[in-house]
Amino acid sequence: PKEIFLKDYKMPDYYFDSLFVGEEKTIVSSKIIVSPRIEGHSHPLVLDGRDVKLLSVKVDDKDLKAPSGTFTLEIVTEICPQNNTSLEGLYKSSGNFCTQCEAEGFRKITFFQDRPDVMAIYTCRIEADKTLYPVLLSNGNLIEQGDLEGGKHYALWKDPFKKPSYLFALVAGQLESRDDTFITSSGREVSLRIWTPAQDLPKTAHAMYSLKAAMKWDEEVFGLEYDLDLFNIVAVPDFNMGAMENKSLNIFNSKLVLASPETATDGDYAAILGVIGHEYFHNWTGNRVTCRDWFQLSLKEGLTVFRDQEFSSDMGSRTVKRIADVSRLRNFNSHRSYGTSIRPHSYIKMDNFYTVTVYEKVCAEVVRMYKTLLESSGFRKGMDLYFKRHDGQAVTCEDFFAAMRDANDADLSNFLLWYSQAGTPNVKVVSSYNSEAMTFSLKFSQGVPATPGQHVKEPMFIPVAVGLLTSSGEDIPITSVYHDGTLETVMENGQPVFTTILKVNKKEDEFVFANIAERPIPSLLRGFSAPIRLDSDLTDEDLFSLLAHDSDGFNRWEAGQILSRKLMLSLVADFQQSNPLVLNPKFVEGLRTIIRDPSLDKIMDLMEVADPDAVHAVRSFIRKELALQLKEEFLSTVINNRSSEPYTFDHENLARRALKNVASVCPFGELTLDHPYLASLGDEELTNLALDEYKSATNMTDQVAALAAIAQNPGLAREEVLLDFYQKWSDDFLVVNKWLSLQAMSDIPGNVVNVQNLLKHPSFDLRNPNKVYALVGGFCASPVNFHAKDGSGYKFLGDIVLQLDKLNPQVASRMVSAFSRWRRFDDYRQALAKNVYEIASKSLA
Ligand code: HT7
Ligand code: ZN
Repeated sequence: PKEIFLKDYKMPDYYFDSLFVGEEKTIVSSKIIVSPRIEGHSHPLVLDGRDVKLLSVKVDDKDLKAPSGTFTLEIVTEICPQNNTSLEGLYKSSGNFCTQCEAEGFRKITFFQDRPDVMAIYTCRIEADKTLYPVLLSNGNLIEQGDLEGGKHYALWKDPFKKPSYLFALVAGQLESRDDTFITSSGREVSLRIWTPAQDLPKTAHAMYSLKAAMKWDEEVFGLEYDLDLFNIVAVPDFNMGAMENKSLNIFNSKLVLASPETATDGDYAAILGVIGHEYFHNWTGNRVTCRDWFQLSLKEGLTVFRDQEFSSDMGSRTVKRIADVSRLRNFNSHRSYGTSIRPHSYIKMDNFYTVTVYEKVCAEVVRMYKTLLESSGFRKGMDLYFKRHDGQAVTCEDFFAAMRDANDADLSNFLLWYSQAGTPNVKVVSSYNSEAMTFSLKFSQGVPATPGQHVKEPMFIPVAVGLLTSSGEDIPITSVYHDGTLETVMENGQPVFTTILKVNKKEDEFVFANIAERPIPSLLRGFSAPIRLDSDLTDEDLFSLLAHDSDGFNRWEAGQILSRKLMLSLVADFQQSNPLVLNPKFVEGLRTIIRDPSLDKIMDLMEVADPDAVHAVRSFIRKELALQLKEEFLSTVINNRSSEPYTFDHENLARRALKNVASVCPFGELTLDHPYLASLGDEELTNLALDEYKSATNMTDQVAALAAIAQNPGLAREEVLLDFYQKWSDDFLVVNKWLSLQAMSDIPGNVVNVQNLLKHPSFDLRNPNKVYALVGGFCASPVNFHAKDGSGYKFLGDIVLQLDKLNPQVASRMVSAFSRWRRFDDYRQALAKNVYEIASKSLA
């Protein structure tokens, strides 16, 4: 395959003004009004097409002939959606037709200039059998519909907004809708419809609630109103990713629409809220203002992920959301063996571009830094200017940067490096206190590691949010800071602040706080104000103090992270040298205080290092030791956080369930590798406790958490409860996926055999991405069995990837990414993984 370079970007030679699409059986006829960008030029018009059979082409109603000026191009193609297992273009999911055109799926429907800077008005006529496909949907407004001969019917849709081909959508099938309305801030009534098979309609209430909340939030926070009279969401069971923001016809993976307390966890509810918001927010950031080319993907994704993160924070707990997002970001970053910038200069396959580089959140951190630097009001001014300048256009990351800079008259000198320079900056900070001068200094030094093709790195512009604490944990008021020889006042409305943003943008940069009466404990990088790795000289005592008192909830959690990482690393070293493992009593006491403090939402998540056996042994040791020493505290946490109230999705109840489940069963009600504390002891009393939790659970969050706890210890109880769960939920494929992934992630020895058997289970199907992510993806997340020393885990994945590639290359390449960590393993595993990785990735190239 040919490598595509950003530097080779050329404007299109032809514009497409309008496009008319019709479908009969699998015949697609399109009529395109084409006009040259430069009148009179003689460049060829090159169209993209893949897996489509050309039946005819006409130019201005005549047989093909070189045109000049504006002309009409009519193309008829034949496609086979029923055989399309790639789930790109037009395909069938559970008997219904649907489309996925981002990034380059439209070319699988018809020949077209399939690139985001070719924007056209689309009119789409769909013809189909009325009994089999009673619902016919496309983008925009329904202009006309009616019956045809032979039991067929048609619908004519017109989208009044120009759009790129990747936002085109079509759905035809047997679906019913949950209907609602939203009155916009200017008083327009918008019809909202969520389409699913009839039996799933009761599970769409939370999705509708999320959509209305997102519409309201975007008006309140960004002044952005919805622009059409109809907004459709369709849920389909076969979908490569989470969802797609097609103009006015969002298509969703069912997993991110369907929820009831009995079948969905708190994690599912939160994901639905966030993704419904995300796709809706794309209407302005992605659709009204789109990307010039796919190198600008982070322009729409970064901004929209940032917007959905803010939305979820405003709807729930900002701290919990920030912790979840940063954990995900770090987990993803630690998977990357070497960095790719959020706007690479070349790509070979667009699919890989989504999963590996920009799509996974880093770009949202860049947008967040604009907000941190410009504050909320400055950020809003920048957004307003961005829409004023670029509504209806296909633009670049520089255009967004320029709008932020110009609206605020801001000096953002080297900020653009965040887009082009790969690798996570390493920042070191050294503090010193001068009691005579009453000053406190923070000296920063930064460096970005060399990455392939980028050996010399420039210093980055890094906003570091800092607060100072007294020894008893109170925030110290900050009035002024010396920087570069000048004293800058940092007060707001004449009042001192408790957090200030230091703009670190040199290789070595010093900031000196004035009027500090005692040696403070610095709370650094509050809220994770920049996506960097920070190394500080904080002592364990400082960290315990921050853990107990920091007014910044994120940094309280972060202090716990640093402490547990230190503890973990020293125990890993002991384990590797065959020293006895002993838990530091200070750590146990620190944790005892936290467990007793109901305000802290999430406690532990330990870092991974390159020796999976040592990490696993140490993790299990810490968990068991803590469970033994803090048994009373954990037990009372379980008892105090039970509830007989009906399920509600709000912060208070989420936190309560999370705390109960981390103590007894499974953290945050999600399927993660962190095992619950008490159940790790595996004794009868505690297994019975988990069984009671399982039997008495009235919602999926509690039920699946209890199941996970029981399933971690091999034995009869495990087998019985897994069977019971399957029998209860075998008709609900989304719940069955939880059952698959829970078994796949298990640490029980030799689990690869169980997973291989599950591939043959009637509930599994290699053609359904959700099932592959649950079973194969779940297995690859297991540090013990995926990384087994006999290489069986790597071989398993290699074999599956080769099979998957024939069916669905996008899903295959997402699975290969599990190998991308191989450079971090010990030598033995590196050799095993590298071998399989190279075979698997070569076949995907
Ligand atoms: N913008 C959407 C990305 C997407 C996608 C990309 C490649 C292949 C399949 C896909 N499905 C959805 C989704 C989003 O940003 O939410
Ligand atoms: Zn998106």
